[in-house]
Amino acid sequence: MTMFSTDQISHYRSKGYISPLSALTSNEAKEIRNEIEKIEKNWPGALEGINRNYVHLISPILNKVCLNKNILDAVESIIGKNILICGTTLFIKEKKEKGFVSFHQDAKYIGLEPHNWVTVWLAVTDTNENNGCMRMLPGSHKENLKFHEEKFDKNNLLTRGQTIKDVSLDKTDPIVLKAGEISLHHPLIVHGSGLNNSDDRRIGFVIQSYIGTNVKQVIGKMYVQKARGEDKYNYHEYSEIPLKLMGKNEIISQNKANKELSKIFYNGSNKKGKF
Ligand SMILES: O=C(O)CCC(=O)C(=O)O
Repeated sequence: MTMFSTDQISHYRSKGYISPLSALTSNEAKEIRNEIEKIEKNWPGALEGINRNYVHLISPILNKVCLNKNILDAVESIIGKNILICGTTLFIKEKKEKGFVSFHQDAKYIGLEPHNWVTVWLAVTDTNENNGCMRMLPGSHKENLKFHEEKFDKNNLLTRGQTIKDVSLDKTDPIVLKAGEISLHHPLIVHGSGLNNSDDRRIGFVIQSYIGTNVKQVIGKMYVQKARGEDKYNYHEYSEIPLKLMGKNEIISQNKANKELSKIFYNGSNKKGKF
């Protein structure tokens, strides 16, 4: 991929997302799936709960994905050339489980200001309406932050079960992706996803998010990594680059980052969810 055309940029600006874009080959996506499944098999529980976050810090393969040229060209087209990675999350929906993601805005609880940041959702498996792909409410990023009811439902894959009510499904666009493709979405866009009714798991590796170096964390602390350009602001602490899959230092670094992330996620809440 190269930088976006003017049409692609205006599509993102008017709708609040862009999809699909090809970033990785299907073989590269398979390699990522294998890496995730290797961790699940050899270190049971290692990707569960809060540890579904900052997974790029425990795996050189997942870390490399965040530095993929195609992804960074797309990101640069939106937020400019000085780019930091401030987090990753695995959104896995097992077959025949009832996991869903309520409609929400990413900017609601995350404390990244200004909104010079973008989220990249990489399809590790094919993702479609049958297995619970994301759905975007186009244009909703032009509105302000909305009220989110904190429901903490057990099948909701969001931290607080934060929910924007009364979003009409037929006004939303499905984000259908082949394994290896990505979508990009804006911090304020309303989005969510339904159940996985297929016979396979649905896996999204989400880089949430790529931030411009001018973006501050106003609630707590986040560990970042340089993706491209230069960081003249130095607002954030840098994480270690992983050298070994699930090495001792790598696990320490992930735990340290997730401890801080949890404080941000549950800031002001007297209840904690499972992530
Ligand atoms: O994976 C999903 O279905 C939802 C992910 C999401 O909400 C996000 O990437 O911001």
